[in-house]
Amino acid sequence: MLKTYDLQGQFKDVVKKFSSRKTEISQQVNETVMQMIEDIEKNGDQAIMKYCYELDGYRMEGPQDFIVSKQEILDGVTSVGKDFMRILERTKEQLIDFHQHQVDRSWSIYKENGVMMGQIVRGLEKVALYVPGGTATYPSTVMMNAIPAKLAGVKELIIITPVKADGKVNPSILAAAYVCGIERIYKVGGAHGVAGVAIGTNMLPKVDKIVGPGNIYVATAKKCCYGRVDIDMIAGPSEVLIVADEKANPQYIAADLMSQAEHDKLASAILVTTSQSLIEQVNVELQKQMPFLSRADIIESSLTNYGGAFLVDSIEEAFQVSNEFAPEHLEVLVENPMNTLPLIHNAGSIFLGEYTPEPLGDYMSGTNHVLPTGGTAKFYSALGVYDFVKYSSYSYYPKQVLQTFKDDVMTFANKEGLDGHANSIAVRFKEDESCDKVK
Ligand code: HSO
Ligand code: ZN
Repeated sequence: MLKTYDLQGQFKDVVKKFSSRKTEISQQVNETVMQMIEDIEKNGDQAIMKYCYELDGYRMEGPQDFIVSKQEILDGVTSVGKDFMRILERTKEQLIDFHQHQVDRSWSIYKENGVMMGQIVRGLEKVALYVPGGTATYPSTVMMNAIPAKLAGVKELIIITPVKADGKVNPSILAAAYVCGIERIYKVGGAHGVAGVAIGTNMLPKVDKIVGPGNIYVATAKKCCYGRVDIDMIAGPSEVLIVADEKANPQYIAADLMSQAEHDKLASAILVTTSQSLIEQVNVELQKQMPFLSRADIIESSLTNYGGAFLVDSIEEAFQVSNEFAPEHLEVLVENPMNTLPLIHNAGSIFLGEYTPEPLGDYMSGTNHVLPTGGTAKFYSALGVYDFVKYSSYSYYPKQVLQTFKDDVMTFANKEGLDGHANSIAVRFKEDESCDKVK
């Protein structure tokens, strides 16, 4: 059952409660991770091998055990079967279809006075994609990260992932990597895997950026290594908010709320509507559908603690509430959903109309499923090609144009007490006039 909140215009305090669901990083995890980083800095691969054995149970005899062989990847492809390979290929096409429009071009301007300026866009050189072991190992997430990285022109995209004693990587991960053209997959995960690629060892390349979800140790290692390398957003528990009018289908709403609630006991699923009767019908539907789902216990818990139905006076107010939540996923189930786009200011990804359910976006709509959570859609965006590039600006000034800026730049520099800066300009005009103006 969803707890109902009759907002009567007062929603900010209620929203706050839902946004504070983060898993806190403890002092102790932080210290453990810092020690591991230090150890890897000093002892390189020896330390990596030690942690792989102690923490994951994977014993490495030598360099050959760090990396997934070509044959292992091909076996993964065979093992998932032709139909799943077709689905992965189709997903890739869908992702390319959407993300290719994010590819940014370099630009330059030429002025009549001979000045030239511009900006060059380059893909990052080396990126590591972290793929968790255990149950939350999603091939879809591999693709959501890899396709934008490849479109950005990342030269070396590798995967790091923990393995257990048998040294095996989940075949569907291998198949997704194959489809995305990722050839290097390292059997190293956890905080030690992250630290390994942030520092670089004999066996692990030093990368420029680390992306992908992981447990609290992985998230902490990413935070600790930020600065040496770039990192992506730290993902929090998933959430969906559905804005619905009285005509929306309660069966679909219940199903969609549960589709996100099943991710995690900390996941949040919210309905915001103008109709009391819709809330009642959704509750009936939840009772009907839940028993058929294998993760009913997780769903029950997440809906009880972090689910809710918000009753509002108008659709405009519904979007005010939604903007305050800044949800990771926003479903709009109202008449003419397209018309509501101008009302939406904060949302990771928006799903319009009753045939664009959020799980379509998790897999195959083409949009990215790596999204800002916990209200951070107020300032973060969905993962995209722009996360895997950097920009360099350039400029060219001929002497006669520099001359027109000479006095102003020197005055500016002197104002800041930086006569070395002023001198750099002055020396270029030494023959033309004396250098006195430096001071
Ligand atoms: N909804 C999740 C992503 C996901 N769902 C992966 C299924 N597989 C967070 O956006
Ligand atoms: Zn999902």
